[in-house]
Amino acid sequence: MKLTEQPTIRKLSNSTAAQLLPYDRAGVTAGIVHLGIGAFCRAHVLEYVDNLLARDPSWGVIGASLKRPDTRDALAPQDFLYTLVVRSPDKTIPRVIGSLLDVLDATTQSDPLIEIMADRKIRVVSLTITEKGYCHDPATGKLDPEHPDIRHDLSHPESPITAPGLIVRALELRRNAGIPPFTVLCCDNLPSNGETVARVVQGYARLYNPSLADYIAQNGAFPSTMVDRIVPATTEEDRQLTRSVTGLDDAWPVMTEPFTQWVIEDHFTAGRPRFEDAGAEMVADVKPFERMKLRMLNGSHSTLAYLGYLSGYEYVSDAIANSHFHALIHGLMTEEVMPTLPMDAGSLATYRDALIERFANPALKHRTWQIAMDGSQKLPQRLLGTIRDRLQKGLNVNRAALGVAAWMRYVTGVDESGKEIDVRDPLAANFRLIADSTRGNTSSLVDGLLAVKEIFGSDLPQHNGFRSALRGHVQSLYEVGALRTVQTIEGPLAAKPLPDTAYVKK
Ligand code: CS2
Repeated sequence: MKLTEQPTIRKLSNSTAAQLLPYDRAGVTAGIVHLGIGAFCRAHVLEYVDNLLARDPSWGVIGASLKRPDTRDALAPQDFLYTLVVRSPDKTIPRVIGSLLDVLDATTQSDPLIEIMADRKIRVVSLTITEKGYCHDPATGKLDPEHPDIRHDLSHPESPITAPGLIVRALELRRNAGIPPFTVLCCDNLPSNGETVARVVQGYARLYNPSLADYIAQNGAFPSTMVDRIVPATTEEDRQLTRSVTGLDDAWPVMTEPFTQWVIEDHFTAGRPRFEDAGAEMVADVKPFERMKLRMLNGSHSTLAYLGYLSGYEYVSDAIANSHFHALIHGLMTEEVMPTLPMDAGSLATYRDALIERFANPALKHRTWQIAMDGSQKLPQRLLGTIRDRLQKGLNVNRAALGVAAWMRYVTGVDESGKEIDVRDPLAANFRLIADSTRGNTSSLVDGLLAVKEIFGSDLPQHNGFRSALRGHVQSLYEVGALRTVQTIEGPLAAKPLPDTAYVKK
């Protein structure tokens, strides 16, 4: 090779990488359909399955994207192989994952997708469709029958576009063919996620065909799970890094951290992979784990996301490196969240310290903006559960309320320097209207947002203590900014809420 010639980088594919897998990919058949084939499941569920295929090749995965075909388009030319890159401060470990056999785009391929889901070989349908994919009311956890996509599916039940619509249609076909239902395995960060998906699926089935709803209620299985792994969105730099460490060109590698956890309720209708052999914990009741994770990890994450973004921190690791943010998050978990959880203080403290270390991983470029998305769907289980439990006992909610206040400040859509914030949330337009109508008055802003029932229910707006904590914090966020508010949270601000005054949009 001449010095000026670049070595040719080969594309990741069966011919360049299948030999790296510990099983013969040609012998793998599909046993799972996974709805929502985003980065999270590729760093989590699909890795667990990949670890099992050498012993049982009947559990390959067919993925489906419900919104955009981008994952299919990126992965199809590379035989649906992709690289999972585990990053810690001192190590970058790439691994090729082969458990994904195909990806369908549900927006244009709902017929073949439903046909596959109705096939006897498919015994599990797992989901990572994000909170908003359940088309539910986040405050009550019930299906929203007025959701435009649900209305679409109810009027076109044979070509649905939502997860509940697809699941119900496939279960109907299975029932008609005498095939037992698959197990629906929810892997999203929702409270009692199995119960939530069961409620939503049955709610949809009841509107569509009540006898089918009864059949699903009697025969279906919806185990709850707790899933945990931090997975930032992939960037162009990540693609280059992957290329440089593997020598192969991967259109969509996935970056993640070394930590991974999966706790699963052991209730399956038609058999299951031996997930425990891949490190999952099979339990009778996942609720305590799930609550701990949602309140400790995700509650802290959302708090860091809104306050961090407003303070100008692009990444979680930058925010937590600030000692005041560190103290706030440590205090939030120790003083406010941990007393609401049933585990002993010692194990919770160990869990907390491990979380803070994970947040601090500088190799993970986890954007505060990414976590800030869809707050309307996330706040109830992440912060409001803690807040409700504490208010009922007459305890203070100072730091958790600051997380909610920072969300209120964030969804106005204008940052501290007057720049537009790209607020991504199904209710973003409502928030903007509320913010605009309050004309700079912080108390009206708090009142307007607190009245959004889908988030705060009807109980929290009635709590004057909570309202005034929010007002004090929102006012401080406007008057002195997020960075200084975080600095003073342990000091005089906490004891003495500021009086109501108007804020001025900069
Ligand atoms: C994050 C989660 O984006 C977010 O909202 O809080 O995706 C978080 O990284 C995972 O739940 C970690 O398990």
